[in-house]
Order: sequence, then C-alpha cells, then structure tokens
Amino acid sequence: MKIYLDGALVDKEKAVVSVFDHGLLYGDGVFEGIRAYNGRVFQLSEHLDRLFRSARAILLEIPLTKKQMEAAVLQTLRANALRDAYVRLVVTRGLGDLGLDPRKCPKPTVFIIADKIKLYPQEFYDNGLHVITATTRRNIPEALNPTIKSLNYLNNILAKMEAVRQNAPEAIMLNREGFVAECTGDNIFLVKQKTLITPPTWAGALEGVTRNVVMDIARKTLKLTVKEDLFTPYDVHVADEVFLTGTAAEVVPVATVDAHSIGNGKPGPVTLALMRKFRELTQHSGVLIGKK
Ligand code: PXG
Repeated sequence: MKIYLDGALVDKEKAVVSVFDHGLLYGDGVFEGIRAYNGRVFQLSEHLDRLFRSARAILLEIPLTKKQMEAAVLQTLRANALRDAYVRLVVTRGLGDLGLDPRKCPKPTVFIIADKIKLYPQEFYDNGLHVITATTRRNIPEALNPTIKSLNYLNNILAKMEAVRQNAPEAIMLNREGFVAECTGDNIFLVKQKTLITPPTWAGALEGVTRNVVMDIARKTLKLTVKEDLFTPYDVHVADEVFLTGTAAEVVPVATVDAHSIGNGKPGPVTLALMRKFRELTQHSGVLIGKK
C-alpha cells in the first residue's frame, strides 16, 4: 500500500508522522473522509471545499492549492489501483515544540490514505439501525464549531462509546439547548408527512456532503419539501421515518431510537427511495480516477 505523505508516495511502513506533530499532540488539524465508486471520486470538489473551509477556520494554511490536492487524491488512488475506496485526507499543523503555539509549526503535514472500504452490514439497510440518544452533548459552536471537521473528535468518541456500551452502531447527539444536532459520524433526517427535516448546521451539525446530496435529490428528483429546522428527541421518536447520512453509511434507515420504534419499525418509502437514488448517483458521477 502506498501513502501520500508530504508530496511523495511512500510505503505504508514508512508512512510515519513525528511525535512532535501538533496533529497528534493537540488534535490541531483538519481532515476529510471521501469515497470512490466505480473508478470515480464522489463529490471530490465538495469535500475539498469543506477541507479548505475547515483549515481557514483554524488559521491553517494548506501548502497545496485545491487543484494540487485533487491531483494528489487521484494519484494516491491510482498508485493503489483502487476503483472503490475510502480516502482519508489529513492536514495537521505540522511539527512543532511541546508548546501550544502554532507559530512554532512552520510546515503543515499532509497525508492521504486510500484503502478498501469496509461496508456496513447489509442488515442495517434491510432492517434499519438501532440508535441511542447520548448524554454527551455536542460541542458548543462558541467553543469549537462542529462545522469545522477538525482532528478533535473526542466529543464524538465519548458519545460513540455510549452507543457501543448499549450495542448501538450510532448515537444521536443533542446540542447544549437539548435540540438534536447530528450523530457521532453521520447527519440525521426525519420524515414527517413527506417533508424532510434536518437540523441546521448552526445547531451543531457538520455540513455533511452526503446531507447536501440527499437534500438535493429529495428536492429535485423526488419533489419533496426539505427544511432545516430544530427538533427534539420527542420529534425523533414520533417521526414517520428517520435516516442517517454519511460518506461511510450513505443513506441508512433507523428502525428504533432508545425505547421507541420508528413508524412501523421498518425502513419507510421515502428512505428507501432516497437510498436507491443516492446509490444510482454514486455509480455514474464523480471525478474519473484514470489509469496508472
Ligand atoms: N457528522 C460528523 C460529525 C461526521 O464526522 C458526518 C456528519 C457526515 O458527513 P459526510 O460529509 O461524510 O456526509 C461526518 C463524517 C467513520 C467516520 O469512520 C465518519 C465520518 C468521519 C470520520 C470517520 O465512520 N463522518
């Protein structure tokens, strides 16, 4: 396996980062999780836009242009002869000393891992997930804005551990005010009388690439009304349908939340239609990886 590290493709064993890297010491950095389907990188431009937005928010200057970053992603996929893959792109503050001061880090570290994708069990898509509501609240935007896809994932990991403890693959996270924000690595949608509702990003949600694609399909292809609005755990429990979106999960139905069955406890018609349309789009859109 070849890893892109600071401009070169190196063997997996040689792809190492210093213990003085502030990405490790302080979680000072940003990242993206991207997928390739059928020889094409899905929503590459949108992922890179979010990466550069996140970097700008933490005053991190990425040492590549968007075009160069796009080329690096494609080069890494070609070097590993992957057509269906998961791509992890990371930019850290780089090597510094033991102090917090980012000015001591002259050069950001950039690496790209392209690996085979581990798919969720088919059972999740056939029967829907069980999710729990975590007691851990989402970071408040005034402290660390959840729209920044930073290397600081402890908040999400704490909620994820609550899920694991209760045998659930995902946890719903509420914001400080008690409104639903998102899940630990996925966005959340409700279906209520043919209307899709998802929390606005300012309520504590990442602007998910999958979230945006699904909102687009719902409006343009399925002619549904889509709203960004606040809702509570009660609204989740009584929704007609609930589903999650994310690069790894795609569109995945939710069958039960805490003690409640959603609808009749089976994936609903709107969720199933969105799953189908989303899958179709992944197969024939995206940036061509090209031959080695
Ligand atoms: N919210 C959060 C907090 C995320 O980390 C999403 C929503 C969905 O966004 P996209 O752009 O993927 O539709 C994410 C991204 C994993 C894993 O291994 C998942 C994410 C990030 C890192 C790891 O499951 N999801």
